Parts: sequence; C-alpha cells; structure tokens
Amino acid sequence: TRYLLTASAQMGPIARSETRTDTVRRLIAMMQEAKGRGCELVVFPELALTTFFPRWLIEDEAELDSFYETEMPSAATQPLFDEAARLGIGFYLGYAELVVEGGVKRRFNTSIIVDATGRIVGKYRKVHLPGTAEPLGGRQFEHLEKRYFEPGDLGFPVFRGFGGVMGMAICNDRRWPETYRVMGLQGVEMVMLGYNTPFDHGNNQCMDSLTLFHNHLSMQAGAYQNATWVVGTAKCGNEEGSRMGGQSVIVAPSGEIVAMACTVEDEVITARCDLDMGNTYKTTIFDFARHRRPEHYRLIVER
Ligand code: CDT
Repeated sequence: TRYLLTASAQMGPIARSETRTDTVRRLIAMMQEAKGRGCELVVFPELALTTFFPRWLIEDEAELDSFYETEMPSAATQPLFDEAARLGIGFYLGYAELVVEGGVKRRFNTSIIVDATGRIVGKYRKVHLPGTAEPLGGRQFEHLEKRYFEPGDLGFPVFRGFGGVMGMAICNDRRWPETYRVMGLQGVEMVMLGYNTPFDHGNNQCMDSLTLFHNHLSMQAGAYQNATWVVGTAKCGNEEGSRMGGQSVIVAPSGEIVAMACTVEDEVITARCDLDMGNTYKTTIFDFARHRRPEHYRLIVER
C-alpha cells in the first residue's frame, strides 16, 4: 500500500472585487487545515485566483488582462508557495495564464502541481474549452472560454511525485473519456482537476437539472475505467449572481466516492488514498495491454 493523504479544498464564490491577496489568504487557510489533518497534497479549483470571468464579455483589454497571471509565482501568489514549503505539503492550482511569445499574447486556462518544497513540478493547459468565442446574447451569463483561452498545447502529461503517477485535467476535460484514457495509458494513479460549473450551462432545463449528476458521473466513470483516483474540486455557490455546483469529491479507482463536500463554501474534504488500489483493476478487468483493441479505435483519432 502507498497511502497518500489527500485534500480537496473547495472554494465558495470569489467576488469580482476580491483581491489576489484576499484569495491567497483563503487558499492558505485551507492548506493549513489540510496539513492539520495530515494531508500531503491539496487540490484547489480551476481559476482559483479570481472570479470566473468568462461569464462576461470584457472588451477592455487591460481589464481582461487583470484576470491573468503573467508569472507564477508572483508577488501575490508567493505566500502560497512559501506556506506549502513551510508546511511540507504539495498542491494543484488552477489559474488563467498569459504569456507573451514573439510579441504575441497567448492565453491559457492552466493548472500546476507544486511539490512539498514549493517547486512547480508539472504544468497542464486545458484542452477542452467549452462555450463560445462570440457572446450568444439573450441570457444572463455568457460562457466565453473559447474567446479568452486557446486550447492547451501540452497534451495530457503525467508527473512522478507524491509517491505515484500524477495527472491533471481542468473542468470540462472531466466530461471527455479521452482525457482520462490518455493519462491512463501512461499509468496515471491520481488525476487532479478543478471546476467551475454553472447550473445554467446547457441553457436547457432537462440538462441543467442534471448538472450535479453529470459532474459525478463523469469523474466516477473516468476513475473506474482507468483505475485511477480522481480528485475533483469545485469553485461554487452564488458567484456574482451565477450559481455554480459544488459536491467536490475524491473518487477511488473503484469508481466509489470516498469523500464529498456538503456545502457550497470554502470546505476541505480529505481521504486516505492508496495509490496501489488501482493495481487490482489494472491487472484484471482493465489490463490495457491484454484487453484493449486499439486497431478498432482508429476513428477516435481520425475524426
Ligand atoms: N469551466 C468549465 O469548463 N465549465 C463547464 C460548463 C460550461 S459549458 C458552457 C463544464 O463543463 O463544467
């Protein structure tokens, strides 16, 4: 057994007016709680440093830029890294990333893994961007991720750390089986992901009423079918009038939920995750080398 005591640090809403310093303080408080409960790793949400700004059409470039990080860590986020090193705890953090390459601005919806010494050991950029590039109009909130980010260009890498094989995804990625399978083929043992999921995202009452069901369905299926732990962490509650789902979870390789948040506020949940648990599945029903038939899956990459 390889036990990894893991925390999911769900966040309640972040107001548009909340400063990075205030938000980092909230993250640090939850990191301390996680460490106090013996955890070695804490998973924060997607875009955990600001409000979920893709809900608005923001035409002023300087205003838009203010939601992105141009360096990581920065003066505002350094205290989180310092506290991680002081406590000896690692973390996953989602944030909006702005890089300038050849004089051109590039924007990504990004996450990092930071080890227990405060060093960045892995980076991922969200591949599946939901929503639209142009505002749809006629609705209270837009979902403009396709406008504000380009698709990630790093694939789905895995990283050795915390005694196992670690992977990352971000929000909408969790709904796609390919996300987990690409990491599953690299032997992933824990997938960390953060999400911001508004209840009105489908603009269809039937679909929207199943928001929390689909949240768990996706992560439980991904975990089971790839024999991996999944740690899904929400930013949730009523954020600037947009209601978002919570129910952050830690899912075992069996597909079972072993911990779940019961508020839509800042809340830390924890589980003792045995990274060896997936081996039972990886050597039997999901022994990929013996049972997969990739010659019949060509269509998946051709279309
Ligand atoms: N952040 C994010 O990816 N949210 C989407 C919902 C919006 S779909 C327009 C999700 O898949 O949860």
